[in-house]
Amino acid sequence: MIERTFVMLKPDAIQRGLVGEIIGRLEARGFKPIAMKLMHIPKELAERHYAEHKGKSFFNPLVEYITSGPALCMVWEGENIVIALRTMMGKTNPQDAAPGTIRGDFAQQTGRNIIHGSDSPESARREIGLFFNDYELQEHKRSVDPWLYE
Ligand code: DAT
Ligand code: MG
Repeated sequence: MIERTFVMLKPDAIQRGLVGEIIGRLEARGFKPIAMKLMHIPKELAERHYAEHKGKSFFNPLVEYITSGPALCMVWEGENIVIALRTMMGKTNPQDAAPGTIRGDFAQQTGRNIIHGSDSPESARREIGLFFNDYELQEHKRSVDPWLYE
């Protein structure tokens, strides 16, 4: 099923110059970009985004990390993309992330794991709504789509 997911390249990915490399992987897979914006996330929005982790020991450092500089907030579309992207990202702790995954190739610590992807279609809808207005989502057809989807 074609669905959408929310993807964020965290401030460390921007600082380390990994944006092109990561977006290149999503493009090569054939996923379709629907929205992108570079954003220095306000603390209040970061806390809402990560509300499920409120009260945990890593919550404050996580919010500080994610608000420490501009992040690239995006919406991508594709076949089962929520799970597919989580697989491409690799495990939350980069030390457990397989080589070939984004975290497994470019990160070392959980607190600097460079990328966020929604964990379910419901989370994706919630997160897309937090970061984007409807008019920022670019519905579009590509001539290559029949070569990706039968
Ligand atoms: P994911 O980002 O893989 O969905 P998550 O939702 O469990 O992982 O946690 C959100 C972020 O919080 C994660 O990317 C990094 C941070 N985090 C999670 N568990 C942590 C821990 N045990 N120690 C430090 N940071 C943690
Ligand atoms: Mg998560």
